[in-house]
Amino acid sequence: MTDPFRNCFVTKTKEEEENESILWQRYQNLVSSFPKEQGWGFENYICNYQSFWYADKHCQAVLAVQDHFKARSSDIILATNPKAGATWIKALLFATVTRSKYPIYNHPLLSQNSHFLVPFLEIGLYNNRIPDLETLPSPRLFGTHISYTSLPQSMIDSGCRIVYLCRNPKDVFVSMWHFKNKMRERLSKIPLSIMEAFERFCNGVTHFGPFWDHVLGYWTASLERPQNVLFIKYEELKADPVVQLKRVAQFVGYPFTSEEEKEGLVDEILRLCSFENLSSLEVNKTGEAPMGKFKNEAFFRKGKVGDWDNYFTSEMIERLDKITEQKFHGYDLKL
Ligand code: PAP
Repeated sequence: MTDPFRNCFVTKTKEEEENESILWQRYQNLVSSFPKEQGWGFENYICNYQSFWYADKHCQAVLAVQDHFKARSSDIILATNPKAGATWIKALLFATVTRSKYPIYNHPLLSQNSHFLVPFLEIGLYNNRIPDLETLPSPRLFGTHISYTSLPQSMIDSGCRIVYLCRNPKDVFVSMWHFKNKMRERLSKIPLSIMEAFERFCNGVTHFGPFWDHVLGYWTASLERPQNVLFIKYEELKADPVVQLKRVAQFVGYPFTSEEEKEGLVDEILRLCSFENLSSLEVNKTGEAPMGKFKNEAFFRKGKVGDWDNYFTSEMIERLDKITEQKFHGYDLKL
């Protein structure tokens, strides 16, 4: 399959290139003045912008997204905390929205990772450059880890649909710790011990974190703007995938017809996007991740609910539960 985003990066005139380089220099300068803490993976440090933590190049990209991204009302934004299941929800939504275009037996997801088909705005698309996203046909699907409060204004004004996939903090932490150590291994950096990573997680110093503030931003938005923001949980998607996929499809404006349901299309999409199927595909075993520096296989580890039980001591459970309880106090939300 040819890159669906190839036309977004047409050659620019010398003047346009110079202007863009001045712009990125400005973002770099701004970001270098933000508060910093130690990084987790490739980057040496992460910086704080609008109360959330970012690797510096992602932070520059967030500034660029805020300044330049123009949302359409038909856009579908898949928002997640890192390691909450973006790989899965991107696959499910891509397959659902494009189902009249691609037959399951010859589907782009069989040869491409879902991060290639639904790129992150701040990780893949706005990467030292401003993409021309106007060339893309509707509906456009994008991923993002940006907190609700830092989303570009046009995403709120346009009334586009935002699907937020949330996951319990213990599984997110374990998944993140493994993922970041994979990155460190690739750079021959010494691994981050689980206790060191846990300390940082509890202090909220994680990429695109604090975890809880990220969740609460989207949770509150889903209550205030239910037509525009849908909040779903990884655990519910695992427990009742048919009901949840139908719910998401309805929300984004692509409900399954009773005919499609009778033909078993919902089950076929779920099978196509299952952890077992996607992780067994060649592209996801050996292919390089679209954002570079690691392999797609890093997005697939266990894909289970409750793996934290194999890593958490009783002290860790107590500490994390207490933080979650305090942070979520007064909000009708349980993870
Ligand atoms: P990202 O934030 O880097 O994009 P993301 O896809 O959100 O990563 O999270 C990866 C987690 O989703 C992994 O969890 P684990 O470490 O606990 O195993 C990964 O295994 C899981 N995952 C990936 N694909 C699927 C899928 N199809 N079904 C269920 N879980 C999945």
